[in-house]
Parts: sequence; structure tokens; C-alpha cells
Amino acid sequence: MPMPADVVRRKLEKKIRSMSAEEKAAVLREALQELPGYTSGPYGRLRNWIKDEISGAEKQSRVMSRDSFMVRKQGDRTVALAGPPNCGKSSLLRELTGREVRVGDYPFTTVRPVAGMLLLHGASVQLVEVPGLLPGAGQGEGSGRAHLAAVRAADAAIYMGELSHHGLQQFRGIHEDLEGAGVALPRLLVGTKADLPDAQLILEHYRCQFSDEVIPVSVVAEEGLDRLREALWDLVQLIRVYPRVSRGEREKPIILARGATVQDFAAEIHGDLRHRIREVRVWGPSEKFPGGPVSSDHVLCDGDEVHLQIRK
Ligand SMILES: Nc1nc2c(ncn2[C@@H]2O[C@H](COP(=O)(O)OP(=O)(O)OP(=O)(O)O)[C@@H](O)[C@H]2O)c(=O)[nH]1
Ligand SMILES: [Mg+2]
Repeated sequence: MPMPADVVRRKLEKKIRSMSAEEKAAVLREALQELPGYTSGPYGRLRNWIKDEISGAEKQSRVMSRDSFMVRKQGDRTVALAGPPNCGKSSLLRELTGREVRVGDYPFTTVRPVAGMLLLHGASVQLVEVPGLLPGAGQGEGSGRAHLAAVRAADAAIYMGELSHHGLQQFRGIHEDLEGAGVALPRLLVGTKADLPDAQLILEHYRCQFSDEVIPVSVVAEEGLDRLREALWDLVQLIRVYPRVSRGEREKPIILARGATVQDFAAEIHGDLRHRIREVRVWGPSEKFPGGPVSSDHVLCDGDEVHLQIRK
């Protein structure tokens, strides 16, 4: 039995109340997909309400990024999509985040950075498409400096290049600029349009010429997307740590940077909590003994559950 439509709506309203516009749109899009398929009656009305909320949230995030060339960082991590014009950045952004962004079979369809939110294992990862880079970007070619600055502002980057002869040539040019401009972010290399006839051969050329692993992806054939999501999860170096309320129950995870300690976990729940820790117990990969007591500088792992006893 699905939940009554008005209960779903109330739950959603509560959930999105204090979210950023991008996160709101991502959560609502996910909810829309999970809805029973009715187009009339209470569920039809709920469907329409969700669609209106999504377009409102998208409008809001457009207004927020219109005034400056840089996109405001939101979510747990920001990852730049950087590559030559027309290599498929917007298509990938749309595929991964659902953000309705224009795709066109010509260069410079996207002229300002545009962002979408990807919910990944409970974390919010903001993807920012940087307008197409041209060789010579470091010398200012095609507003190159502003574009490189938008890449540099992110926490990590996906370098993208089309899996064609022309694409490889373009990518080689801008790769030099990215290196030359001192962009040294953790990164992934993605070969786009893996459905093109020579893609496999060109992929080998990419692999020979760049030391990074190259992930082939096709938005058209829906290939490589799961692998890309997992590689992105590795790239952003986040962990999920669950507050343990009572045995067997799981709360929403707290998202932390890899290497975070119990103190960081407490601070994330409430700024002042880390000074009031009396006892900590941990279940999960970071502790050999389930429920074992640990100190507050204990380093946590992805999937841990933590119970904090707090001094009043
Ligand atoms: N065959 C194929 N075509 C693709 C794929 N992804 C994108 N395209 C096409 O490539 C063209 C450019 O796609 P966009 O997503 O607009 O590329 P972009 O990198 O955002 O382009 P700019 O914003 O202009 O720099 C469009 O015609 C897309 O339909 C793919 O996986 N396979
Ligand atoms: Mg684009």
C-alpha cells in the first residue's frame, strides 16, 4: 500500500524546508520517480505540486548564479565538469543530476557555469559544468582564465574528452592548460560518447597518453554511468557515519571527510557537542569489537555507527 498522497506531501514539505534550491530540486526529482504512476486524483495533484516545486527551485538557483560568474558552492562537495566545447558536459550533468540544461550539437551551448545536485550514497555532490575550454585557456583564450578559475574553485574535477580523433586532439590541448594553470585537484578522466564507432580505439589512445584511468561513458547508450558514480564517490573522499540511537535502528548518515574523528562527527551534529563527550562506542569497520569504547580522536570509517554519551 503506498502512503496517502497528503502524507507524502507533508513529509516532503518538512524534508525540503531548510534545503538549498539545488538540493530541493534533487530530492523532489527523486520523489517524483518513486511516485505511483497516477496522473489524476490525489496522486495526480501531488505529482503536479512536485513538478511546480521543482521548477520553482530551479528558477531560484538560476537567479542565484546569474549575478556572478562563479556558482555558489553547495552540498557536501563540489565537482567541476571540465572539457572542450561540445564534448557532452551538459548531457552528463543532466543525466546525473536531472538538471534541465540546454544540450546542443554546436560548441558553447553553455556560456556560464551551471550546477546540478547529485545525491550519492546519502551525500549531496554538486556538479558544476564549466563552459567549454579552448587550447590557450591559460592565456585567456575564450574567457579561459575565468573558466579555469571556476574549475579551481571546486573540490575535485572530472576532466572530459570526446572519444573521437578530434576530441582527443582538443583534450590534449586543454589538458596542458589545466596543468599549466596549476589546477591540481583530485580528478577523474572521462571519455564521452563511448557509443561512437571508433570509441574503443580512441580510448586506448587516451589511456596511452594520460597516466590517469579513463572511464568511458555514453549518455546515449547509458553506458558507464554506474561505474562513473562509484568513481565519483571515491573521488570526493567522503564517509557515512550513522548516529546509533537504539540497537538495529539506523538514522540518516552524517557525511564527513575521510579521516574524520569522533570529534568531527560530534561537531557536525552540533557545534558544541564535541566538548561534552563522556563516552563513545563504535560499531563497524573502524572498531574490531562491536560496541567497543573508543577515544574521541578515534578515526572513523565509512559505515560506522556511533553512540555518544554526552555530559550534561
Ligand atoms: N553519440 C553521443 N552523442 C552525445 C553523447 N552525449 C552528448 N552527445 C551529443 O553531443 C552534443 C553536445 O552535447 P552537450 O551535452 O551540449 O555538450 P557540452 O560539452 O555541454 O557542450 P557546450 O556546452 O557547447 O560546451 C549534443 O549533440 C549531444 O546530443 C553521447 O553519449 N553519445
Ligand atoms: Mg554545455
